[in-house]
Amino acid sequence: MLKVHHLNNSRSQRILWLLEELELDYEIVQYQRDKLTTLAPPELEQVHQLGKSPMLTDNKDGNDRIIIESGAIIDYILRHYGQGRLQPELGTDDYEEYLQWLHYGEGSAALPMMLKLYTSRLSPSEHPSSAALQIRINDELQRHLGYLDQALDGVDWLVGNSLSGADIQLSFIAEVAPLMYSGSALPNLELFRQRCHSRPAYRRALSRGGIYAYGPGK
Ligand SMILES: N[C@@H](CCC(=O)N[C@@H](CS)C(=O)NCC(=O)O)C(=O)O
Repeated sequence: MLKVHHLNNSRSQRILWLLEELELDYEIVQYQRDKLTTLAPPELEQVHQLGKSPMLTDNKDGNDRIIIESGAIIDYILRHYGQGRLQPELGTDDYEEYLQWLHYGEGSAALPMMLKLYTSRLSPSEHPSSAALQIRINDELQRHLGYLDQALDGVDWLVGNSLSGADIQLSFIAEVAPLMYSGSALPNLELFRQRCHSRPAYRRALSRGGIYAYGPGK
């Protein structure tokens, strides 16, 4: 049985969405962020020492596996349970593009978002160079969010214009972007976000997952 170790208001929401799109059986183990620090509770460290969410546990073929990292989890689920759905065929150009987007979400796009989040918690007196740092972070946000917006121009989904695991991975970036960036308009990214939110499977994942601050209407 697939088990998602799911933290409220977190990236693991997209794993629930993927599982709902595939209509797979799965179990959710819920964890709540500390109300003051917003950090994950220590119980997640009992699953894996990093203590982050999402994590997936699977006991397929008698092997107990723990998978960390959203991108790796999406890839694992699609390879083992996807039956060819939500990813292009291996060996095609679309597959290469898909893999690139799948890694891009956490490998590049998430970094300036995280920097923005962490530095927003510092006062200028705590961090004297924060003004220059903010300019740099905003430039990076513009670069990455602008790139995504451009890639979505005239298409519904990132690869072959059909929903894939890469869209599900990037959905979190599209959801958090409006909270982190108020520069140039990103109309295609906004439409993409709405498109993700209108999927019935997304809605089912939302009702199973509990509190999620970045969903529709936020
Ligand atoms: N790159 C990792 C990031 C995992 C991650 O940082 N998850 C956050 C939730 S969005 C978390 O567990 N935060 C709680 C904490 O750091 O205590 C992934 O995509 O799985």
